[in-house]
Amino acid sequence: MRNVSQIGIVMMVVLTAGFLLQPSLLFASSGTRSEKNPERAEHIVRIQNRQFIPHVLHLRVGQPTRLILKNEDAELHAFVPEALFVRANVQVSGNGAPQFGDQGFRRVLLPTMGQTELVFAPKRAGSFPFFCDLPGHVMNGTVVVEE
Ligand SMILES: [Cu+2]
Repeated sequence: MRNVSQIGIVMMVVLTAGFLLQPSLLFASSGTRSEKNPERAEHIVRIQNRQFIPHVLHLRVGQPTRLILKNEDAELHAFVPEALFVRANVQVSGNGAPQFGDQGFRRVLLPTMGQTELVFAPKRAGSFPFFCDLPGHVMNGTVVVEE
């Protein structure tokens, strides 16, 4: 016949085992969560000597993406994406001057040492060129979006 102290010890063991199992349970649940909401990808494109660096970016369809543009040149530049953001939801922040047209985000002007952040999720796969449209600037690059 068990006495009260034996029951107490059994309960303590059960509680301790439950406590020790918790970290692995939390770990498992956070793994499931990250599958549903893939982590945000972050890409930095610097402008130096009239060049986008890097000039090719690889993104994934549906992945939340933060694209950071930094103008490290001593002159004004623009980032003009072709088709990438058409009818897409883009959050724009930073000290650049964004411009919007009837199809949404059109381009952003970046002053010297200016920085703009674009947060979005690519909608479809493909190869999307971008460039600077200021007179005489021959600057371009490509965003490659993969499934
Ligand atoms: Cu430029």
